[in-house]
Amino acid sequence: MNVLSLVIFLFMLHINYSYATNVNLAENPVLVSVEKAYLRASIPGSNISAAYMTIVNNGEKTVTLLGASSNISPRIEIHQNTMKNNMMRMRKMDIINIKANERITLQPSGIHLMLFDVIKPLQPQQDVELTLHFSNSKPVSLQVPVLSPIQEKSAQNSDEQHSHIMQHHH
Ligand SMILES: [Cu+2]
Repeated sequence: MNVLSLVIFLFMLHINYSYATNVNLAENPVLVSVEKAYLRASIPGSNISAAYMTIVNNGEKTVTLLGASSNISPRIEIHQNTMKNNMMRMRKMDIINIKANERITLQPSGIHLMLFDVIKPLQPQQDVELTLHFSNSKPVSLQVPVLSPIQEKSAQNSDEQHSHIMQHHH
């Protein structure tokens, strides 16, 4: 590893740590936490974006995500990517049920929140307020960072490393 790649590696590591802030929703009657939420930076000329995160239900009852809202988008839908006849398709979901003690990860290859008609391009390093609407809970507002494609990749790689490390404990 030469000095330049070490510097880049450390830079990416720093991004991972700053991005992996947990948001605990302790003030709510349900014990839900949202981890590693981020928004995808806008592609020039496009006014859509997507939000990804891990939603953890630490409670004893199923929690339902009813939808999301934000002042940067008038329409946010829950979507799921599925493969059909070797084609990636997006299907709209009405809700996401998160069972007791279950973790649901919204990620590029699966479930995501799709933001339509985003009012201005989303730039990396920007924070955007995103509000999640759960059953049995007040609306929950998060400050969500916008990640560039490179930051997004390094974040996903760090997830793989974590799950790899965890496998050694079993
Ligand atoms: Cu979508």
